[in-house]
Amino acid sequence: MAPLSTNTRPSWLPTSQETPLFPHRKALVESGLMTLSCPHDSINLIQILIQKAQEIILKEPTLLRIEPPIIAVGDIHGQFEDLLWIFQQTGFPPSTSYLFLGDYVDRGLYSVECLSLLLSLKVKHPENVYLLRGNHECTLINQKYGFLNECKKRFNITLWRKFSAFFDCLPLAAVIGDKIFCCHGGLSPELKFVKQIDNIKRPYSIQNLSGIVNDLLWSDPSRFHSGWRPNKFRSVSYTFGSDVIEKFLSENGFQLIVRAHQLINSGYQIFANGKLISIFSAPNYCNNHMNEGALLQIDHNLKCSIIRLKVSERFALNS
Ligand SMILES: [Mn+2]
Repeated sequence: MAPLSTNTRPSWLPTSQETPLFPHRKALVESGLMTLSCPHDSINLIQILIQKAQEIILKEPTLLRIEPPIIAVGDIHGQFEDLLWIFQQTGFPPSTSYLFLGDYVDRGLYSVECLSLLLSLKVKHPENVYLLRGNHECTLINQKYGFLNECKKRFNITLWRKFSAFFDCLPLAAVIGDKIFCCHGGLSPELKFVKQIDNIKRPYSIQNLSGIVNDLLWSDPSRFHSGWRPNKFRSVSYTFGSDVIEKFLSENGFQLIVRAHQLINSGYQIFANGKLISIFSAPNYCNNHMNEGALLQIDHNLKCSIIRLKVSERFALNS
């Protein structure tokens, strides 16, 4: 897909050739939360942003209901330049609406930049940007895989705690156009009807890695078995077969499951005869996997098409 013309991108964003550092101040100006002359330092600004975004997402239900058209985005993992690249290709909100499926932090170097941008856009365009919780939006995980260290080194531990409290408020799943169920990981053996997700109160602090919330954030589909099995790859949650997918869809009146959570070389993978799609949106993951990324574009009529994020085009852009 050809990049959109540059006039669709906010002027405060760095160009793809510039190092993406500290966009918070400009992002907050864009979101209308401050003026350029605001004297606060970066940490204070980000904290204001977290508070505003938190107020907005807590007013949303735990299970979001979203109308198409929208683009679903998979794992980002602190790859800020790639996040900008995504917006450059498919348009900045509000010209395009997005549902992010979680895993904003860890692994990459710029988790704070990714969150600052996404939270700014959420505050500025709450009806065009939706954020779900991923398994890395959890202190038990992101204290080990990079985010805590990034906050400590570049900011302070208080900021990590504020983000952690924000993560506890994130919605857990979404339904697009009454037919497409979206979450970060997958289904749960304890989840029969999506009404159960509505009943989960937030803030929801994850204390142990079990139960419906944990499975929504961690489970994986498997083409190797039917029913449920312990998830041996992750040592957490379950894997589920295509029979589980079919039953869940038919009992809830849905057509499709869209989820993220798995590194896939082509950026997307289709399971269960097209009843489940996995997308992964961090191309060249960790700067060494050479995988492609993908987005899922869902049009007015719920017709889905893959937008590929090709590493070769990404490198051409930077050269
Ligand atoms: Mn994940």
